[in-house]
Amino acid sequence: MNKRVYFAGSIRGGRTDAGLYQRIIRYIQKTDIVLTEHVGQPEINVLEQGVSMDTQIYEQDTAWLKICDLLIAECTTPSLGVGYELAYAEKLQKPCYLFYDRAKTQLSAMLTGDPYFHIFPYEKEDDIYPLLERILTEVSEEGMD
Ligand code: 6IA
Repeated sequence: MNKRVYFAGSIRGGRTDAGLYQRIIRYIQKTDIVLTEHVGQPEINVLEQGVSMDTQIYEQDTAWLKICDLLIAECTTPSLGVGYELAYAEKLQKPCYLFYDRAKTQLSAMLTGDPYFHIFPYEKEDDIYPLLERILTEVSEEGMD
């Protein structure tokens, strides 16, 4: 059955890696459903658009977190929203898989120090896809080591 994947990546934290998010999303979409496709859109509007718009975003994203089967986060560009989503997903006991470029960032100790998360530091983008394939084929209710 197709899994519902919540893909998390920086928006207001900075869009440097937007192209990478889009490639990861497209890869996941070959076999599964990405609930948060907009995270990879190059033209996404990152500006504050008022509380009511942001409330809608929050309501929609937390609703998707509740129904997703797993969360995949690209964490190279630090993002408060992604950190929030990870904590929220852990509370819901959703399997969480985190990727980051080890040469470009040092992940927060609040993530690396939390044994709940499956964390994959990578050296080059090509390293991500075989891992993603494994995650998507092997993820079960227990998750993957
Ligand atoms: O703090 P950040 O903005 O970097 O947080 C990024 C994370 O929060 C992403 O993983 C998203 O799931 C979520 N998020 C932040 N902003 C938005 C958003 N903005 N839309 C949906 N999810 C968001 C407006 C987009 C637009 C097409 C109107």
